[in-house]
Amino acid sequence: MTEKHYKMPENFLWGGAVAAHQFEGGWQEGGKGVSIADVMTAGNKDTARKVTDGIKDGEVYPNHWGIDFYHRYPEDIKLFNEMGFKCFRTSIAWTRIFPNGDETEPNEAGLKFYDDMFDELLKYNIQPIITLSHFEMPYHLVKEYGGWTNRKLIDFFVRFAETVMKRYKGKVKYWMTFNEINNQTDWSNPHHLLQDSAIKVKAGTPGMEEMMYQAAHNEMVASAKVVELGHQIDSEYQIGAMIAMCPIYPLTAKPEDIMMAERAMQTRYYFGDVQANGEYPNWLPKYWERQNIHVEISDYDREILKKGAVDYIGFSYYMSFTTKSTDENTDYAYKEARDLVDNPYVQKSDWGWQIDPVGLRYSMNWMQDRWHKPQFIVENGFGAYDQKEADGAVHDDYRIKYFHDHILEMEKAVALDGVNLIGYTPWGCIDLISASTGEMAKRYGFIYVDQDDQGNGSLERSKKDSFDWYKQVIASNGEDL
Ligand code: BGP
Repeated sequence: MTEKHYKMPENFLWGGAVAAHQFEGGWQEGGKGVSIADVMTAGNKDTARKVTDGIKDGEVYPNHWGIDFYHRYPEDIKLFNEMGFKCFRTSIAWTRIFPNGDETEPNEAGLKFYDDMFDELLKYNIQPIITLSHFEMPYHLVKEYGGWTNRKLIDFFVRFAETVMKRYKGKVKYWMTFNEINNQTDWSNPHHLLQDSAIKVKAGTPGMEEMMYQAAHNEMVASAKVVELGHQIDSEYQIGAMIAMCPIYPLTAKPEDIMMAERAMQTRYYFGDVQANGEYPNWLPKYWERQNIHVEISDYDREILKKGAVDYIGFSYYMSFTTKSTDENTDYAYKEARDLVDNPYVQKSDWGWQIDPVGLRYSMNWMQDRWHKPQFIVENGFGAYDQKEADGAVHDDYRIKYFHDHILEMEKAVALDGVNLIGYTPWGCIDLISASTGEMAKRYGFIYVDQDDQGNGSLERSKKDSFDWYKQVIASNGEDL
């Protein structure tokens, strides 16, 4: 039987996605300050990255070089245009605009860089889609203020957002406040906590769970303020949340497993409830009470959250998770590192990420019914080892298969289930530094970049087989998979 394909709605935003700290390089140019990503060492799939207290001799910091987009962006954007991109998602490095984060005046050279880069995109009718904060907080705010546990950060972030939302009015329409804000649920994993909420604590510190909830609350207040302010700056602005969507399945039909999976979903996605519905779900304060967790939430905060509900849900989708109940965990408290188990029905990538295209359709339905907002898939993709042949070709049929299967499920969610989807921007459309491991070898791109994990290589760009494949998908508006 031939596979049935679907066209996406007119004006569907096909494109690609990256984040400033993973690909710009130029870490000390144009007056840029040091971000938390700049003090993260290289790791690999078995060894976690470390955050060092400042830049230390003898350590390797891959985000310092990225793939040198800072100098090469005209060439890269030309290739994006060749693929037919309608949009391009990146972030604005906070440290280019406010190098330490607590200044009152922005850095003009940083503002100018994004002006020029956005103009280059707009020259080809590629619209910039902007994440305000993508794991790249000024390190000064971590060291001196303790990151998002400190409410002062709200004002610093709002000032940064106001500055760029005023400056790029007319050039940018779609914004997102915090990348994968809900990954902090993985608070027992020090890597995530440090990168996302930039809390200066070590793994195992007592009270970490409480700190996570407080930091997340402060971030969500900041996000809501920015949504409100953004709409005042330009009523056309669409300002979204950005959720890391990994649906969590129960391992079996055992009722306790179902309850555990439900609580895991509630825990991982309450961020979306707050950002889309403007209020906390009922179960959470009850859980806090039982766990003796205290979170400062004022009436003023509740008002702000209500007023600053997001316009759309941006999300990443790479994989699904699976969980099960245990006799000890009678409160169904969900601790990500402890409670995830393998799903016997799906395969994994070389980095252990479970490959599950149907989970994408499932997630889109789940979010549509729960949050009733337009959706935007702002990350999806397959990190893999690529082999460059003697003739320069990269035959990445495994990547094409991953995209084929995921795009097909995405199209079913739109065409068959009525999900309201704005666009699709695959992650790492050009090879870049991995966020979780700092490796270059974990590649996602349609465009190959000649560079190794130590930063050696010509940085030359070349097309993989997936480049032409994705180009044809865009040209056919999703029908030719
Ligand atoms: C998401 C992040 C991205 C990106 C991607 C792939 O969590 O938003 O920044 O890196 O995942 O992850 P990795 O680079 O670890 O393979």
